[in-house]
Amino acid sequence: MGVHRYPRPLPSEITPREVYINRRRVLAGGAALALGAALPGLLGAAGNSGWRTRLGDASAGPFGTDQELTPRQNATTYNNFFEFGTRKTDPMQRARHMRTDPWSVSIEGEVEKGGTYALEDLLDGRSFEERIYRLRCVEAWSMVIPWIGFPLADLLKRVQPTSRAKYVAFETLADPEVMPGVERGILDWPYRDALRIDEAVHPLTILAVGMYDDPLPPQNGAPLRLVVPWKYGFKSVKSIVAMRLTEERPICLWEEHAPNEYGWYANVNPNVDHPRWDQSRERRIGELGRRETLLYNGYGEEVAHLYPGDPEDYW
Ligand SMILES: Nc1nc2c(c(=O)[nH]1)N[C@H]1C(S)=C(S)[C@@H](COP(=O)(O)O)O[C@H]1N2
Ligand SMILES: [Mo]
Repeated sequence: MGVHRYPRPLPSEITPREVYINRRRVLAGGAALALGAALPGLLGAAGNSGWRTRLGDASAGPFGTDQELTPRQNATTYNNFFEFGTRKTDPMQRARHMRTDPWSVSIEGEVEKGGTYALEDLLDGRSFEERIYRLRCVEAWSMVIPWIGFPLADLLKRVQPTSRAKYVAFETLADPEVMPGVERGILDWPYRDALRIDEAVHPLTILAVGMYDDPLPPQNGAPLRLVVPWKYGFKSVKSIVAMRLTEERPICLWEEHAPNEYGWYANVNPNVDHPRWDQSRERRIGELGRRETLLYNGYGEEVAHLYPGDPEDYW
């Protein structure tokens, strides 16, 4: 991933977690919940952005972490979104020019119900969950982010993969007009990555539409991005415009770019070093010092069964 800099953490927000957690408690309280339950239908009918108004009603997902949340300020200003440039602050400064509404996603290949779906169509009537996940970048930094989204499995159920579908590939928007990194051709766009279908339907794998109670900011992959928490962050494709179900294993952008550095599976593994740096530790953004990196980013209980044999073979 080209340039590797390790700038000092940005100053943390003042008491972000306390404020945030209290807000959730209020939302989870009886009265708020009853009100929330009554509202989605009404608001959903109000217009194209109906789903946005329901993000605050997300129920707590089953796979939270009790670790300190990364301050929103850090998670939205320190980003990898190479379409917009290679500096961590490029996405924050430039992604606002990406038009994310209207948005559609083309679903192709080995599916019964393929086609081009408007985002609202994919999100209408869906209930959202909050998932507090660790995000471990292959560059050895990490965050803890409260995503709002829904299982990818739910979407796949709707489009009905055929029996030949063994992989799901994802593709990002590539618009040279608003994306300087695309314009300069710093990678072979569009950004592409893929999962095995059993990874794709794993309950931990979500499509996110929000974070910290709000719609995704453009720099974090608005309006729809993948989140696969046991894999290196580069598998979590942002601003998805296409999904393709395939029988053959798709080639991903990073393995194509540097096959000896970025594997196809890219499962987080402290025992498999990147050829140019150590992967056994990570810097949690907003913290001093380093933490131990955990096998499967700490989600081994949920996902180890997907990878029989030696975990080191799935890099
Ligand atoms: N389209 C696209 N998706 C992407 C990337 C990218 O450059 N382009 N970067 C990936 C990498 S390397 C990481 S670590 C995460 C970062 O997500 P975040 O900025 O929301 O923390 O997004 C991933 N998804
Ligand atoms: Mo990353």
